[in-house]
Amino acid sequence: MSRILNVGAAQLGPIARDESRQVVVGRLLAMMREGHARGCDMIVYPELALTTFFPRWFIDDQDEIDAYFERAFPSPATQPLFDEAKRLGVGFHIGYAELVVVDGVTRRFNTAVIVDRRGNIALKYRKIHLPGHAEHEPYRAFQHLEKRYFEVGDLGFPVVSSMDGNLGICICNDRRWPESYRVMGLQDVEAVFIGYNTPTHNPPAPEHDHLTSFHNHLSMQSGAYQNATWVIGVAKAGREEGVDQLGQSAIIAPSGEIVAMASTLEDELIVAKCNLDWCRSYKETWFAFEKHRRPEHYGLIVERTGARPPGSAA
Ligand code: CDT
Repeated sequence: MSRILNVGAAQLGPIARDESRQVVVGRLLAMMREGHARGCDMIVYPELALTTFFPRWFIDDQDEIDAYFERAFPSPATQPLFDEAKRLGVGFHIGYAELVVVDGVTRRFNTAVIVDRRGNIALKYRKIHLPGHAEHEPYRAFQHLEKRYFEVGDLGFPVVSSMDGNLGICICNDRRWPESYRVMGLQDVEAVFIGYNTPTHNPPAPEHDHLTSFHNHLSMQSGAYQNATWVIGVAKAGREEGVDQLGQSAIIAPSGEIVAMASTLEDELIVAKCNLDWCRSYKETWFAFEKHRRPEHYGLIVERTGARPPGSAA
């Protein structure tokens, strides 16, 4: 019997700045119920799925920033997601802004979790590749202050055996970095969940704007193929508080092929039966890592961060 994970990628349309958690959770629940009716085992929501994408604003007041963060997950506002998942027997993936106090120090992460069919958190990931900038840059039409509002994640790229498969997470900008997928590939990952908020305009490099969609799929399709895994990329899409965000949420097979794709910029559920056993034919041939990888020649990848031309000083 093949291991089929029937996945629903629950793309979200815009979330308004003044939209409450309760309203957003209502939208998420509607898609969870639709997913269950369509036979889904797992519903995948995007990055920072409970609020508007607040790093687009430079905000001075820490209390105002912290209002976008979850101090507990689940909380009274998000508990209905866990309750409904358990009642329906579906798992879910969701991204949120996490605030934790550790040894008296407040820490803030861009986080995502996998919750299993019993309503238990099976895996937590904290975003590692934080894009954007840390200071106010008024020349931009909108800010991208992830480097200001979040710390770099401290959990690595973990993979968990849950829902009858090996499941991993990375978040938005992580999908552009082959290292994210490879670290999970080396843990035999079979499905990677990726939520994203991607503006279609990048102020430092507007010459790339027309390629936003191409680069989104290029990154995820290559990550899937080169690591013999399913990749489920889910957007928060549409014009959110005046900023256009990419849609085209996609479910990608280990072949690198897109098998389902969203066609709107709104709340939209796309579904695909992900046969996790399809990973094997790639993991055991082209990408039989144990036979073909040559890590003794890959040292620079972990020794060096930035590129340096040949002959330049350290
Ligand atoms: N959320 C997120 O990581 N977005 C980035 C765009 C950053 S533009 C500075 C992305 O890689 O899609």
